[in-house]
Parts: sequence; structure tokens; C-alpha cells
Amino acid sequence: MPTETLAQRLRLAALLGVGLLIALLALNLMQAAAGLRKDSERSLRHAEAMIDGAIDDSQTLIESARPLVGRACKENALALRDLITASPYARALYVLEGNRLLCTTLHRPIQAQNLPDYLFGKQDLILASHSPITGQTAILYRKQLGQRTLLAELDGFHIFGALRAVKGEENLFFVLGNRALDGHGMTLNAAPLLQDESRLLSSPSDEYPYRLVALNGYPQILAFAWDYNRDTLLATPVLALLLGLLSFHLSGRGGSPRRELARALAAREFIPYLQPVMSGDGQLRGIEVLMRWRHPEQGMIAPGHFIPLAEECGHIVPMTRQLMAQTLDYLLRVADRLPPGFHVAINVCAQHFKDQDIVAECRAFLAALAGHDIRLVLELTEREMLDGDARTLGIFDALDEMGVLVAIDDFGTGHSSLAYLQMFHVDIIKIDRSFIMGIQEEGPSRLIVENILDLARRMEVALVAEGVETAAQVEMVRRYGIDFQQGFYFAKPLPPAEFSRHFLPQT
Ligand code: G
Ligand code: G
Ligand code: MN
Repeated sequence: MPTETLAQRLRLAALLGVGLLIALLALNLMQAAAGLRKDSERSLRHAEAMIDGAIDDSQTLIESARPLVGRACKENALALRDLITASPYARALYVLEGNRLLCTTLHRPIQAQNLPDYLFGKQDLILASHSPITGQTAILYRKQLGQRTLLAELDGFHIFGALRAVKGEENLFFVLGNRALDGHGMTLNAAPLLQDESRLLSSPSDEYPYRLVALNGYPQILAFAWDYNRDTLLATPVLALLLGLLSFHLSGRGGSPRRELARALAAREFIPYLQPVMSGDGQLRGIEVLMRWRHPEQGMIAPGHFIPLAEECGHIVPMTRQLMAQTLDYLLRVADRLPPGFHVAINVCAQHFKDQDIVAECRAFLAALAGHDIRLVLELTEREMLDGDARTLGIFDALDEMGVLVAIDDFGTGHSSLAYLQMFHVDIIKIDRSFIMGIQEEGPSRLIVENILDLARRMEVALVAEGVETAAQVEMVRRYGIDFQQGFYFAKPLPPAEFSRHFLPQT
């Protein structure tokens, strides 16, 4: 049974799978972006509180040291040192005049030029990458008091420790002027960090001239998603794969052959092929119309592959209607070239006899051909038995009145052949090709044919020999006086144009 092609099914499955994958990943990333934002805002608030606390301490220290600044170093060094000892954050105090270091709480005196260059900047807060004490990062809090400058050195650890404490050290930065400090305690140029405002969260301190910056770009969002939504991320491709497989599986079975039939019906893909029916002496007397499915991808499909399903789902009736309409078009085109009394046989299934439509269809068919000497034959197989109820009998009577002939197809292969003859008015019996095959030898086939012959004569029913393939069979048909014959000996079912070319007089 033709269904969607493998390529179509694969395409559909891939589309659904990839679609789901993209949709779920996008959803996940949107969630992660929102989550990261909230998380970063909280981290910024916490880090700012910790850092402000540490700088507050330096400010207090400076205020306490202020009265001592005017005195000589010998007098105030001890008092300054006491202040430093009491401070949990600060490491040293310096008193300067211009560039000259006047006094320090350090035991080993240092040269003013050992203090970092940018110490002499304009801000009250200075980020120094090399403390003269620790050799590491420090924050200097500066207060200008007349000629003299008071400096409190705050260990950088209290700053980058705070960054590290609230957040993965990779993403949070302390920015002062054009320098930044990361969670590892490394100072760096702030400009590249601040380049893309849309990829970061920035929070200026309320109290001091620094700000904290959290990176919020794609790498951070992905890392966040991985940390907090790992299960969903890992399940997503599996889900997508399952959906793809499911779709592939479902598209390969179930309702889809039916849909395919409905599609083909709408696309008018069912077309007639014609097989000639000859008289006993080999003259063209008619045709049998046999359906073919001209499938766009699978080529010409024989009826054995789709008629049973079409009968099962009821499409056979409109399919037959389309076939009759196309046959009619063809006949109207060639009517002048047909021999008189031309028989046109259409295969009709039992369910087509369930309503009066068949009568109307045949009437219209014949009316369209009025004036031409053409007979319509309906072939009924005995595979599915008709009910002998009053309605069906009425239909047979109406057809008979119109001059439509009824033939029993494949006679002898089913089990209702004789019941048909008993119940309905039958005009033609088509002897199944299995009996014609054995007609040359003495044996049961020949006996059956002789019996059918006898039956037909007595009932005044015409006979068609089906499946005539050899000259010997043609000879037997002639000898038995069988009225009509049909088979590969004369022709296979042909496209109408080809049939015209081979069997009709050329104009
Ligand atoms: O042409 P082919 O040998 O493939 O036909 C096989 C069988 O298909 C025929 O014997 C006939 O019973 C069935 N068939 C062919 N065309 C039609 C049709 O138009 N309607 C119905 N109901 N059966 C058909
Ligand atoms: O059941 P029905 O008579 O409708 O079947 C007709 C089918 O039989 C046609 O589809 C055709 O392909 C097939 N047919 C017609 N003539 C011959 C023949 O001589 N030999 C064989 N094997 N099949 C034939
Ligand atoms: Mn037939």
C-alpha cells in the first residue's frame, strides 16, 4: 500500500524533532536569562553591602586620625598605629605633604616613590595593584587636609573576597575609574568590560565612587542554564528524538494510507486503462475499463494494491465515478471510430449498489452518449456478495430497463456464482482465466467451461472468456462458440491513446 514516501516521513520527523529541540532550548535559555538576572541583582546588592562596610571602616579611621595629622611624626606615630591595630580592614595609614611621605604606621619606613604611581590621583578612592605591604591589590582611601594628605590602605582582599563570596568569581567586577578588580584579585582595564552595556548589569554605589558590574552575556546565560537546568537540557534532545521517532512511526501506518487515497482522489490520480474485448472470431467488440493509480512518486500502481482498501474506506465509489467520467470523455472523442454495438465494461463493487446513485450515474452516462451505438456493462465480482433485497432488485430492474448490461466477473472463483444467477437478471458471464488456462487439455477446467457454456446457453446469457493468452486458446474459444474473449493474446490493458492507436481506425 503506498503511503507517504520514506523521504517525506523523514523530513516530517526531522522537522518535528528539530522544532521541539529549538523550542525547548529557547524556552530554557529565556528562563536562564531571567534567572541569571535576578541572581546577579541579588549578588550585586550583597557585595555592595560588604564592600561599603569595609570602606566605611577606612572612612572612620581617617576621621579618627584627622586630629593627629598636623603634628610631627614622632609624636603621632604610636597613636596612628593604635588606630590601625583596632581596624579590622585597614593595614596602614600614610601622611604626605605633596609627594613627600611624612609619616606611616609601617615599622619599616618606605619611600614615597614606592607607593603606586596612581596614588596621587584626584579621586578619594584609589585602586592600587601593588600594595607596598602585601605586594597585592589595595584600595586607598584619601583625605586632603590643607597641605597634607591622609591615606588609609585597605587590603584588596576585602573587596575581591566579597565578589567571590556572593558569586562565581568569573562574572562580578569592582570598577573604579578606568580600572577593574576581579574575584581573583587581579586588576584589569575596565574599558573592554563596559563595552557592551546590554550584556551586563551595573550598579553604582550609593556612597562611594565605585560601581559593581555583573556580566550577563550568552556565556553566562549558558553556564547558568547548565548549572540550574542541567536535567532539562539533557532531556531535551532525548525528547526531540522520541518525538521524531514517534512521528516517523505514526506516519508509516494507521490512517495515512487512507489519507493518501483521499489526496489522490482530490488530485484525480486515478485513470482508466482499456483492454479490448474481442468477438469469438477476433473482431473488436468492446473494452473493459481498468483502473490505474498514476502516483506522483511511485509511478503506475495496479488496482490489486489499492482497490481493497478503497472498498474498505468507501473511496471506491467516488473513484469509480471519476473513472466513468474520464471514460465518457474518451468515448465522446472516439465515438465515430467505434464499431457498432461497442461494449464498455466498468468494474463496480457491491457497495456501489447500495444506493440509487448508480442508476442516475448510468443514466447520465448513456444520455451523454445518446445517438452513438454504445452499450454500458457493469461488471460485478462475486468476491463481495450483494443482498437480494427489494431495493437492490429495484436497482437491477431500473438498470435493465435502461439497457445497462450486468456481467458476473471471475465467474466460478467465488461461491456465489449460482446464487447471483438465481437472484438477479444477469446478461454476461465472464469465465475466469484460471479455467481458460486449462481449456486445451482433458480435465476439470475443460469440464467446468463446458458446463458454464451449457448453463449460459440455457439461461440465454452471453459469455466472455478471460485471460486468453495463446492462439490455441483462441482456437478453443472459437470452436466452443464463446461470444467474446479478452486477454494478453490481443492486448494488455492500455492507456486510452495507445488503445486508439492500435485498435481504432486512424482518421
Ligand atoms: O487490471 P488488473 O489486472 O490489475 O485488475 C485487477 C483487478 O482489479 C480486476 O480484476 C478488477 O477486479 C479490479 N479492478 C480494476 N479496475 C477496477 C475498478 O475500476 N473498480 C473496481 N471495483 N475494481 C477494479
Ligand atoms: O477480474 P477482472 O476480469 O476485472 O480482471 C482483469 C484483469 O486481468 C486485468 O487487470 C488484466 O490485467 C488481467 N488480465 C487480462 N488479460 C489477461 C491475460 O491474458 N492474462 C493474465 N494473466 N491476466 C490478464
Ligand atoms: Mn473485470
